Amino acid sequence: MHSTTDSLLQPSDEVAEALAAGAPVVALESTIISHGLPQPRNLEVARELEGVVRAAGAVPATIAVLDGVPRIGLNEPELERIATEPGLRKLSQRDLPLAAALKASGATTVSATSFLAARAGIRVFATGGLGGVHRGWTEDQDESADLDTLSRTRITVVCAGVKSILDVPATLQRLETRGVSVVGFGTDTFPGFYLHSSGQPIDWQIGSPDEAAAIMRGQDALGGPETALIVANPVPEDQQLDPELHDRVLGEALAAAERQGIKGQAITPFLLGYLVDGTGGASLEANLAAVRGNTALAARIAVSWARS
Ligand code: PSU
Ligand code: MN
Repeated sequence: MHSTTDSLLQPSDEVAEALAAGAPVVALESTIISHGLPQPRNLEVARELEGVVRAAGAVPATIAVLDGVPRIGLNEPELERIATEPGLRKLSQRDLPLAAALKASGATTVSATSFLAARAGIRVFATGGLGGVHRGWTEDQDESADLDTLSRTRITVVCAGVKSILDVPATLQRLETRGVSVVGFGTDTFPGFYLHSSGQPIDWQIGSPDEAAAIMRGQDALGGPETALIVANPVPEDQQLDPELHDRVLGEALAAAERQGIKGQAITPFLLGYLVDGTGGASLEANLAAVRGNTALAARIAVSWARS
């Protein structure tokens, strides 16, 4: 029988050394690169985000599955594969054993990235916006696996809320039910991904990375279910998408998805792509501003966490 202590995970040398030394590491996901952003900008962004982590004194670990192996930390040619390889799969946590057995390659969503990062011993993770409950849930029951994974994975995810293409109030309700802690960073409303605010209130607010690290220590000290901490970090107001343009183009995008019968894994990339075209690239800039800010904050939290 196969030993249960064998790990499929393959950290890069740099990430393995940082983890062994207790140095700060920040996990980055790959679905945003392969399925969430247009080429060729996506590769520049992948490199840029790693640079943002390094500039703050932490080690970046971009996570993806290559030829069946979950990789924790990618080198330059591997980042290029994620950004350019045609037909690369989008993997959530449930897809990981299948990809491993069938030697498939794919980008990892928040769900798969959180799972693999926590397994590797990485506590802090930055992304753009979480997946969540889709509009029209009563018909399709489409709820991102991100929420389920975060309800049973001890990781801190820095994000600009959940994607505004979703049903934001319903997603917040689900996070409450599933016991996922949510805190606003310098805000008392939940961010709106492309927008500074979704208008939804949040109960808790912090203003420093040290406070985030203190909450993480509290999670561990209290014990209980291994839930995540969501640090909701809004895109700066002067870099947000114009709210009127957002609402108008999102309405068109949702109608187009409905007309074309787009569902399942394809819906999120479809809507994000529609927004990019329909706003003349303005949504892309807002998305990138959010991801950059989240990555920088995640690195500061990882530094504080490594010190504590
Ligand atoms: N954040 C972004 N762009 C993205 C995503 C997050 O700024 O494309 C990705 C994440 O990987 C997230 C996924 O897990 O979208 C959600 O997909 P779904 O709704 O199919 O679960
Ligand atoms: Mn879905």
